Amino acid sequence: MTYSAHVDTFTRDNLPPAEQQPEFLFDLPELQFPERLNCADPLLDDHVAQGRGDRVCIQAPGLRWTYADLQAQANRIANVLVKDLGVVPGNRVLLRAPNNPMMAACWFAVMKAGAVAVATMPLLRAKELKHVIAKARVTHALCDLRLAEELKLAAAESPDLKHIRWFNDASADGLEAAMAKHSAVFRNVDTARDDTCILAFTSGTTGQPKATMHFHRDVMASCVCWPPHVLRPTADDVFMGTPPLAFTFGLGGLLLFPLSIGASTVLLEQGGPQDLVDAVLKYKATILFTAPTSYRAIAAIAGPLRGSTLKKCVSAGEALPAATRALWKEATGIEMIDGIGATELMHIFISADEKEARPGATGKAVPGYVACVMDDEGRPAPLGQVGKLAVKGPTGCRYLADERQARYVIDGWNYTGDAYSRDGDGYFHYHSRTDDMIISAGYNIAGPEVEDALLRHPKVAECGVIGIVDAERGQIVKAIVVLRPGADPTPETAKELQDFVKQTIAPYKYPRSVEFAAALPRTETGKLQRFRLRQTNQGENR
Ligand code: 3UK
Repeated sequence: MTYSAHVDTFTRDNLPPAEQQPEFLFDLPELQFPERLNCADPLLDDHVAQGRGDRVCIQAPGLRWTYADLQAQANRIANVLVKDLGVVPGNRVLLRAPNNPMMAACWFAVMKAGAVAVATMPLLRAKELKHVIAKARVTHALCDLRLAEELKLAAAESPDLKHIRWFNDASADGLEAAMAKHSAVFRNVDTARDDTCILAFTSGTTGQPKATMHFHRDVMASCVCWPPHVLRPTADDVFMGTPPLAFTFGLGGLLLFPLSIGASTVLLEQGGPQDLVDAVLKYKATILFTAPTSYRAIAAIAGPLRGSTLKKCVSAGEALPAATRALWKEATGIEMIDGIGATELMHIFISADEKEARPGATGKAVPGYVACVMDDEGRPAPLGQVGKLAVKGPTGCRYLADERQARYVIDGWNYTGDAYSRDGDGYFHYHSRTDDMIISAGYNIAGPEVEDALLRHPKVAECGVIGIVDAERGQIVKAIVVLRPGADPTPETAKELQDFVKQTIAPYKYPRSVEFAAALPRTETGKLQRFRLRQTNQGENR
């Protein structure tokens, strides 16, 4: 038996069978982790122990916590969890809040107690929360009082969930009142590097969301691969952005990565374009994390960011259209850092820094990872050929008790579900999700390429391109377009956009059908929900 600190062995008992696990690579010297590892030590307590307790750690409207402050808060919450609520190592603790300092403190408290954090997206409704609670066998929850309603509804039907504490709550039975009764000292549970510490749910654009399991060592692996090799931040950087801490893109970019180097982070509950521009100036942010559509929306009002403290802009979650990269550079002078990550792999595994960025390519395999484009037989595809993206590295897919594991991991490789090609210089080029490739009259057409062409037209604010059933061609390309203010949704505009695409890319790819819409369906993580576009558009043009 290998060592584990977990008394509650639920996560270990529900790991995928050994033969279905991905191969893990630990070639880099910085990936040699000790057998006992609690990620709260290197990310938080070590900074205080080594004399950096006075450095600014988290800022938010009206608040500034040093590393020592965050440690004291997290320790008090850990004491509440263990002494008041009976949390034992291995228990699953649900966390629910907008991005704010208490959410971060709760996350660290769960790590310190050797428990497993199950962070949930703020917009989830009772029905979805109920699934999360049941799937992860959640026993405890810490939740921002403002998000209580849906959790209360879910809890009423969730027998496993026995203890809830509300925070940002001034009442006598709120978490803050309980914290005040406890010491600011807590001895971190001596977890194993391969004890699970987070269960991250996939956004679940199709089917039931899957729970991915990550160990303490995975959290630290994500901090030593992409950040130091591609982002290259320093301890004086100020991180900021929009992705929720419940999304591993946000957890890494807005909490783990800044803390791993003793830098500071700004947590914002509101992430609209104007909120972000104002916050960059107010807090003198230097690094921004958000999704491609958000960069497009901010670009329109980004004037004040030119010449500001902002230096590095990271885009992930969805393919970055070359048109958006160009727009952002025009507006701010900054070349974006694109990176593809996945909940299954924790964070970014293919990327390029601002100097190596190539418009239209995501980048190269991040040090620590290897990536390959596979043909339909699972053999490496020739250069330039579109195939399935497969990756291996220090992190990888472990779905909790889910038969879909066998589809994500094949022969030790993680198959992300993306159609990619690789060029002779080692750059990976995104085409589409494998399921989203449009096949029209025998041609393979990637929707994102058509979207990129449309986004170059001055009248287009946003667009989504899908294949719809067509009797003659199998499928035809259809564009759903959100126009910029002032442009008219007329047949003439549709024709103008079609002609524009024909002049920009191979004419057979142009959208034979164009529809105008006021908005596009998106997930909380900024992803276009193509399946919803397909649902509403199916049956037309048959
Ligand atoms: C797509 C991209 C092209 C791609 C994520 C950074 O998005 C994240 O995780 P999810 O599990 O989705 C994974 C899928 O999203 N995707 C993400 N980034 C890009 N496609 N270019 C990109 N730059 O289909 C991938 O398979 O929600 C992103 C860090 C952590 C994450 N969890």
